[in-house]
Amino acid sequence: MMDMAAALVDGDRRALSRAITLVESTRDDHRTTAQALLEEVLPHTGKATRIGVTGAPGVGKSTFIDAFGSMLVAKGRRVAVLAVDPSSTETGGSILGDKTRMTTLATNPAVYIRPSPTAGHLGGIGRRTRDAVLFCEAAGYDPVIVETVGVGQSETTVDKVTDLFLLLVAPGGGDDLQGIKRGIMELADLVVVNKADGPTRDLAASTAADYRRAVHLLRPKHPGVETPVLTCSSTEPQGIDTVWHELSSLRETLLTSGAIRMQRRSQAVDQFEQEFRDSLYQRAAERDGFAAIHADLVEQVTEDRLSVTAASRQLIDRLWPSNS
Ligand SMILES: Nc1nc2c(ncn2[C@@H]2O[C@H](COP(=O)(O)OP(=O)(O)OP(=O)(O)O)[C@@H](O)[C@H]2O)c(=O)[nH]1
Ligand SMILES: [Mg+2]
Repeated sequence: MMDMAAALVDGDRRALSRAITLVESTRDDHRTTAQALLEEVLPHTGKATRIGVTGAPGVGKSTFIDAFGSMLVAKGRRVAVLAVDPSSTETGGSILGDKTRMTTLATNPAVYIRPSPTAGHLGGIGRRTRDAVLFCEAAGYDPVIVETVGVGQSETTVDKVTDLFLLLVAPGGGDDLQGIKRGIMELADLVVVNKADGPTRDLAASTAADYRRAVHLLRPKHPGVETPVLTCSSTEPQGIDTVWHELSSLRETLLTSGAIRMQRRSQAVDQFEQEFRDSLYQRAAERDGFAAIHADLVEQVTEDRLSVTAASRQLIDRLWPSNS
């Protein structure tokens, strides 16, 4: 146990992989071990830049991270990438696709890439991703990058585990801009129009102008800081340096203002509340007769014989009769 913590803090990749596997496990003993390990390495966490990269399928997130990560490795950084794929439980194959697209990074010893299957847990970003980020930090990776496909609620929950939220978009007309949910735009710290190369170079520039106008109309995420909109090409690559420069200077601003500290605190509170709810449910599920009572109430609810509120109350009263 101590050995594993020491190895992890020492940057041992196998220890890191094992730690994340434990965190993702549904087995109780694994989770207990994972939490004990996390307690031990916690003093070594908190220093990395945590970057979330989100965007619609195919905008080039993986390719961008490949170029972005390579540039950082060239600057002497050790980079971790957690690829959360909400679709992986169904398709099974897209993670493999992701890995092959990060061809440069995948073979680099200074880089740790971890596909993180979601198994339907809160659209992919939950306690497990947060803990995985912490383990990567403890192992000395900085930055830690979390890639999520912008579908469902995963993109709005990615900011529960990261400091800086990068929205990657593809060149396109006004229709595409409409397709981006306002909520995501408001969460973005930085908007980057990718594929600013070849035949889509000019379109990327005008798309960026569209986004600048759109961003201007939004309530700024950080008071007094208008969300920057940049263009880049991940394949050339070009403009990747500028993205890092913007992110770094934004991070400085937010560290100085205390915004990052505040955000991390509220993330911790959120995680605590979520954990508490999950544990309470777990306790309930361990009570005698839970399965039968639960099934009975589900049936009553689905047949409209009982309201969900009444069913929920009854469930508690029947599990803990003395409290009723
Ligand atoms: N021309 C051009 N093509 C790009 C660029 N970035 C990515 N692509 C291409 O776009 C396609 C999708 O790239 P990915 O990096 O897999 O996109 P993604 O957003 O990670 O996709 P998912 O993970 O499936 O959501 C690939 O064929 C890339 O080669 C770019 O900057 N310029
Ligand atoms: Mg990808």
